[in-house]
Amino acid sequence: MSAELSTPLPLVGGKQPSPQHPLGPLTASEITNSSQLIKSLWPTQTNIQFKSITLQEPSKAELVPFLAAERTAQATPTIDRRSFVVYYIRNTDKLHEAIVNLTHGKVESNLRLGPNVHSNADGDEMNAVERIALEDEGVKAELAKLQLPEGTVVISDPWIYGSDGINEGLFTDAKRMFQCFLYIRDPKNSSEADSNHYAMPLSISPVVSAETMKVTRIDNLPTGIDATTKEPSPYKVQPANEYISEAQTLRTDLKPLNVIQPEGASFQISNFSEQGHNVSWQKWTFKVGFNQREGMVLYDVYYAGRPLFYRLSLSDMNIPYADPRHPYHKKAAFDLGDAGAGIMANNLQLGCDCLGSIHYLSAVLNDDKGKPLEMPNVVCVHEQDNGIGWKHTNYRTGRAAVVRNRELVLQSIITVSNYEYILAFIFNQAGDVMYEVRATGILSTQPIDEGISVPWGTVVHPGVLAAHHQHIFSLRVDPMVDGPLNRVVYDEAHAMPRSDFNPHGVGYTVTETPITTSGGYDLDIDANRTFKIQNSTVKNPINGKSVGYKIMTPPFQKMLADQDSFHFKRAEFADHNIYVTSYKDGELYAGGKYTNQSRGGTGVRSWADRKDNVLDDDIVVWVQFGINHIPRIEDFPVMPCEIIKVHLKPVNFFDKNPALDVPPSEQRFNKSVLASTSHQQEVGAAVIGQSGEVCCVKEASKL
Ligand SMILES: [Cu+2]
Repeated sequence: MSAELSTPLPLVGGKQPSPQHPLGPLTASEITNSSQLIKSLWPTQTNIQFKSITLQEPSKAELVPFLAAERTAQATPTIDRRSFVVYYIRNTDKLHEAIVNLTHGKVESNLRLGPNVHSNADGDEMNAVERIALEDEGVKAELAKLQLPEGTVVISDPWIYGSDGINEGLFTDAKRMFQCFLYIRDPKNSSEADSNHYAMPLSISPVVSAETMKVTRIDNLPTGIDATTKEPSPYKVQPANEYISEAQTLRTDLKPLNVIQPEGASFQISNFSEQGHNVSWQKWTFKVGFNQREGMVLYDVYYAGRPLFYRLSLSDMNIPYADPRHPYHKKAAFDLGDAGAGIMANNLQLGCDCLGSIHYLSAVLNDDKGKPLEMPNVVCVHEQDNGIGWKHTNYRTGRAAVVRNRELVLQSIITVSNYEYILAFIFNQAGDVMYEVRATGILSTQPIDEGISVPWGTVVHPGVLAAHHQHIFSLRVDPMVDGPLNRVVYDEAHAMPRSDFNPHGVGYTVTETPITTSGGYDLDIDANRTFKIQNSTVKNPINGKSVGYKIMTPPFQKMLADQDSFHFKRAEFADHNIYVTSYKDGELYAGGKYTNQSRGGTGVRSWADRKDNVLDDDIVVWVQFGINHIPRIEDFPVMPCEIIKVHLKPVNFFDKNPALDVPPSEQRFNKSVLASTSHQQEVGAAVIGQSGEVCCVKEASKL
């Protein structure tokens, strides 16, 4: 049911009732009300640049009783609706964060932040910076030295400036800036707006101030084997390297593969608020929210009526680059905090991004003027068949028991300049929740002199270097496995010492160690170390073990930048596979609330340093995963998806395989067809002759 509040809530002006659920993403009118209330704090001519206007989620102390009442269809307590607003006075460094009480129509707090605190870039600002970099007379003069062919189109990719602690004149990172990397479109095809400019990088890099919105500096990029830079000289145009289909000779032997669900999809979706959605599917129920920073957020995740997760979201990501030379040494993108997984979400298209019976969720965010910004089709919900779920054939009877593995996918795709991330929560029928990242899109490229190679990057095209970089993600898991108080333990498997009991030296045992203090913890492949979230007060009725969910997260190389580097200080999550912290309201982002040109000290490493008790308490588990992306030439001009997946999997939570009740996989349901009779296999068989002897053995087909 939706949580209808019994008494109408006064909004701005006290006129409008707003029966909004406390977890419902802000509505368009709430966004407008928020920005109006902020504007009313300032003189009327003040030009405010709104960075984000998003739901200020209620405290857990308020929300837990609400959700409990909602679940049992009791009257829900009243919770004020609040928004969290981040804004600048435009063209200044005056950054503010405010909390607006929408229920009572007032600004509850309004703080000036800084120094060295900077907000995310926004779309309008990025477009303006692109234009400013290219219109600057100094940049034009530098470009002229390249003697580009007439009609060449120059493209500017503004990058978040990064941090290096240098505060010297024009080389300061104390002010918010953009480092623009320049490229050209293929001059032979310059009218093609989708030409891959990353195949044609230039060595000129303007820096634009976010305050003055002017070019403050023009860097020449190093293009050799060391850090020396050269004055721009005539540019050698290399062949194009396009990814668009019309530039390819397309293969012609691909037959259609249609996903048809003749009776529709097996999930149900309803609204729990104007912008919030309930999803139920195969014993799973949860709520879906969406915000500027995290994109999709799942709340109140239950399986078969048992609580599992209070909140799940991608909390942060960091992509530090390997090139040590100025200005590349500052490249370390925090795509959520510097840009926003919500605001960068693609408008997903039917028949392209997901197959089958698709339901799309749309969202409303804000623009820089504080107006609502419609974000259509930012999440697609669909089912997929992922092969066999489980199978056994009794070889004595020949009877095969088999079920398919049906999955529910909630997918969102973000584009952050050159790169794409396909982000998905995936549920199955065996109680697993998975979080999958597919990294794709185009490598961030830079110019390199022809005929050389460097050990911090890969040449992917003549004159084009793709520097090595790490992608490090942090999934925030706020668990409530069979109740609000949980612990994290880790299992290790160890060889049993030789003894009279183990005389052959083959035995091994598993130990379980609880984590008592908040901190960062690591996988140990040699010990098969496995982290589990448990509820120690609920025991499995069969084996007496604590019910739990294990975290299967792939190993990755931790951040390579050294511990004194700004990369390391800023990405507070990048040094451990797992962080466990005690729950505190507002601790949502592993790299801290403000990542743009951040200095560190505001993220999960700092919270873990409180050394809080995390045993049988309200805890948060931060799961890190990633790849060290050593570019291949095959990753260019567009990268085949690199897939990384975290599994949350029941351990002693059920009393047997929870997918036993999935109906058998049968032809009358699946309606498969034979592709070709030539693929039928003959079995090896012996034929008995008249006198009982084996007269011939037919060989199995080699097909
Ligand atoms: Cu990469």
